[in-house]
Amino acid sequence: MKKVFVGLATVAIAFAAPAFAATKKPAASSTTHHEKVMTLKEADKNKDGYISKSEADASPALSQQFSTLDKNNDGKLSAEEYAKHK
Ligand SMILES: [Ca+2]
Repeated sequence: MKKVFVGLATVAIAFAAPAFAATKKPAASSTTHHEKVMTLKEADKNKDGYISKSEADASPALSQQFSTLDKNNDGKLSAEEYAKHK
């Protein structure tokens, strides 16, 4: 009887452990930026992968640098252009 219980407990742990690890995983890189700098994910409100001028306006610092960061002058910042934002 005891052997059965231990077996069941082992199975329960084996199933529970990966699920626990997955939910506990911290959000990557969100704390590596300076306080005032949003990540591209945060700034990209409509999730199109680019930061438009109106999205940039949510951050005064970013809004100010928008035209400087927009190297190809397409009116939006790519991840590569946004990476230059400090
Ligand atoms: Ca966008």
